[in-house]
Amino acid sequence: MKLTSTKLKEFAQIAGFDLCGITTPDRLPESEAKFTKWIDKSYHADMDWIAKNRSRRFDPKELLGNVKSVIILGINYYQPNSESVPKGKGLVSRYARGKDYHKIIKKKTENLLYRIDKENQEDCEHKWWVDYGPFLERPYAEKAGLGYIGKNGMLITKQFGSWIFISEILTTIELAPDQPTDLEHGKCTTCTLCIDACPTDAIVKPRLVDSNKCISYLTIERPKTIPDELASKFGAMVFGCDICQDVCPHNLSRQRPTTHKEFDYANGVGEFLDLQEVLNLKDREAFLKLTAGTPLTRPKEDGLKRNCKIALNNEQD
Ligand code: B12
Repeated sequence: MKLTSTKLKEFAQIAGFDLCGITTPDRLPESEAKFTKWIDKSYHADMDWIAKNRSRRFDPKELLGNVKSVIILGINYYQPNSESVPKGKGLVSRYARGKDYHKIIKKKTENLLYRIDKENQEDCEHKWWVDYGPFLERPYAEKAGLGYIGKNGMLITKQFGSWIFISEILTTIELAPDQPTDLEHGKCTTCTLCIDACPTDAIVKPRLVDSNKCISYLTIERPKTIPDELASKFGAMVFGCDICQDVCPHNLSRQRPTTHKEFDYANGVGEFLDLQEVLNLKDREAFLKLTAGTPLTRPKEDGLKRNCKIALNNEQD
């Protein structure tokens, strides 16, 4: 039997994905140009890895020679916030509060690939990634009909707003593609709430984020100290930032709590970190005891302590 798009979507749902779209593995010249300009302007800051092997990022055929289809998958991770941040605590962005999503998506993808291979009895090959692959996830997700890219640069879906993780499977199986979303569920039009709300003015123009100023980059990826004029605008945020999504009117009407229990706070660090507890961690072992299996290992012990020190200073100010 040959896998059909309908069957694939059924399998994706059974495997635990909330959204599934299919597109063809064409190059996307407009996105390539935008990406190249982004790098040329050094908006990637210290993330040198993203500037490397650009041709692979631009052409799915360089990732899988005989690729025929690109499957884009989405998982809703939204969880509501408490009303305020308690004294002495730092705020963790929503995507990072439970178990590391890379691990969660790996499990679900393996489940899905097992079903695909069982159904599709002809020889086929696949490659998949979440986040770390050299792949333009948002532009292909838009082309696969999952949603559209808003002024905050986020892929906004009709079902869950922008609170989704994106992952992809490149496959040699030929599947009927979906059409890009018709945008009937709303565009940004004249709204600029995300641009106006960003405390560090990181959204330099619609759909263009300067990582050098983005609190997400600064608290997660930046290896160095953070200039005071930016740090003083972080408020209580110690890992990532959700402001440009929190203010988005499309999110306000579409967000609903995730049904994936892996994102439960009990499986990770939760909504808040105790600032003093982090600052008192005595070594790497203690740091890993707190963060292992969650995205918070990324900035390492020094980075997380740096962020907590900033939040404490901001609280005192
Ligand atoms: C590098 C990176 C970052 C960097 C840079 C962010 C950025 N805006 O590029 C930093 C560390 C700052 C970051 C932060 C965050 N990230 Co991030 N990040 C990535 C990563 C690894 C690459 C993105 C990339 O290529 N950026 C370069 C820019 C130029 O490309 P792009 O954003 O894809 O933009 C394209 C479109 O805008 C397109 N485009 C199409 N039409 C048009 C029209 C116009 C006029 C323009 C200007 C552009 C444009 O052209 C661009 C180039 O192709 C992706 C995973 C992946 N492999 O794609 C995750 C990813 C984008 N991140 C994600 C998330 C969740 C976040 C955060 C919300 C995390 C947090 N809470 O702190 C923030 C959000 C910040 C923001 N508003 O973008 C999700 C986004 C899911 C979604 N619904 O959109 C992704 C897809 C990871 C995943 N697998 O789920 N991230």
